Amino acid sequence: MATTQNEGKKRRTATTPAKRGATAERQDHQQLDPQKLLDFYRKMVEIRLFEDAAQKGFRTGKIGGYLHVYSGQEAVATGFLDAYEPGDRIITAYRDHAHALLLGSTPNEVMAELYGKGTGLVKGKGGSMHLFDVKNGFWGGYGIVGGHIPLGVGMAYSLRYLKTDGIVQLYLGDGAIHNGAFHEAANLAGLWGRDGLNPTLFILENNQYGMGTSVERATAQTDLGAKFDSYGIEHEKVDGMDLDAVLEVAHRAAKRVRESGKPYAVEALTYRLVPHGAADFLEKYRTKEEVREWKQRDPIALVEHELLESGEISEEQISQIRDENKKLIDEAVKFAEESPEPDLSELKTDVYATAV
Ligand SMILES: Cc1ncc(C[n+]2csc(CCOP(=O)(O)OP(=O)(O)O)c2C)c(N)n1
Ligand SMILES: [Mg+2]
Repeated sequence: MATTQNEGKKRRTATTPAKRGATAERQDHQQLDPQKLLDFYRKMVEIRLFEDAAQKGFRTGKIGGYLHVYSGQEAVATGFLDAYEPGDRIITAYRDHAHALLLGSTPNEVMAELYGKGTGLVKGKGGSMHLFDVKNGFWGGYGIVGGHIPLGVGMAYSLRYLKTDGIVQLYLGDGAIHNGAFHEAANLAGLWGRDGLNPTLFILENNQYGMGTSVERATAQTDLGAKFDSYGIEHEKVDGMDLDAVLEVAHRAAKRVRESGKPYAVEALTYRLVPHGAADFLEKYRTKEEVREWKQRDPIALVEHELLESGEISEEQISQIRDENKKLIDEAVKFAEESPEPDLSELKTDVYATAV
C-alpha cells in the first residue's frame, strides 16, 4: 500500500524523551554508592572524549576507513559491562570503541588501531569496526549488520558445551534486528535455551535509527522487544540513558542468564547524540529539535547531576576529572600519530588461522 508524503513524514519522528514520559524525572531506583558512581562517571567521560578525538582524527584525514562513535549511548555498555565476569564473552557490531575501553583495552592501543598503526589493538589490521581483545573477553567488533549475531549465539552454546558458567553479552542495534541472521540465531538461542544451553544476554541498543532510517520506517512491529517473543525469549525494557537503571537490570539479567543457561533480552532505549557515522553530515532523517531534546538526557550529564546533587563532588572536581581524561586522550592521539605503520612483514600474519 502506498503511503502519502505526509504519512511518510509523520513516521519519521522518533520517540522523544517527552513521549516516553522520561524527561526531567528519573526512574525510582536504588541510589548507587557515590564512589562507584564517580568511577563510572570518570570512565564515561573518558569514552566521550575518546570519541570526540576519534571523530576529529577522521575529519582531518588522519584516520582512514570508517568510523562510528558511541556518544550518547555510554550508559548502556557502562552498565552492562559492569556485570561482566572473566570467562564471559562480549560481542557487538561496529560501534565498538566503548566496549573495548570498558573491558580494559587501553586508549593508546584503541586509538592506534583507528589510525591503522602497528601498535594498535589488532596491529592496525582491523580499524574502528573490528576491535578484538580476547584476553579481556572482547570477541569483536563486526562491520556486517547482523553478521555477529549467529556468532554470539554459537559462542554461548560453546560455553555450555565446554561446561563453563560464562555468558555471552550480545549487543545489537534496532536496525540489525530486522536482518535474517538475527531471526535464525534467535530461533536457535530459544531452542537451545530450553535445555539450558544458550546463555545469551541480548542487549538491544535501540537508538531509534538504523543509519538514516527510523524504527517507525523500518518495521510495522515497532515494539522491538516483541520480536523475541517469536522465539520464546523473555525480555524487558530499560531507559538506556539512565545508568542506575541500566546497572540494575544488567546485574539481574546477567545472573538470570548465567544460572538458567537460557537467553534473555533487554531493550535499552537510547539515542546517539552524534551522526550515524563519520560521513553523516546532514542528518536529514531527524530534526535539530529532536536531537536537542535528547541532549537534555545526555547520560553523562545525568550522572554528573546526580553526583553534584548528592554533594559527593564539587564543580571543581568535575573539571579536574575532565582535565585528567583530556590528558589521557591527548596522549593516546599522540601515541597513535607517532606510532609506526605495521611492518611489511606483518602483511600476511594473523589473517588466516593457518598462515598461507
Ligand atoms: C548487511 C549490511 N547491510 C547494510 C549495511 C550498511 N549499514 C551500516 S550501519 C547500518 C544501520 C544499522 O543500524 P543499527 O543496527 O540500528 O545500529 P546503529 O548504527 O544504530 O548502532 C547499515 C544499514 C551493512 N553494514 N551491512
Ligand atoms: Mg540503531
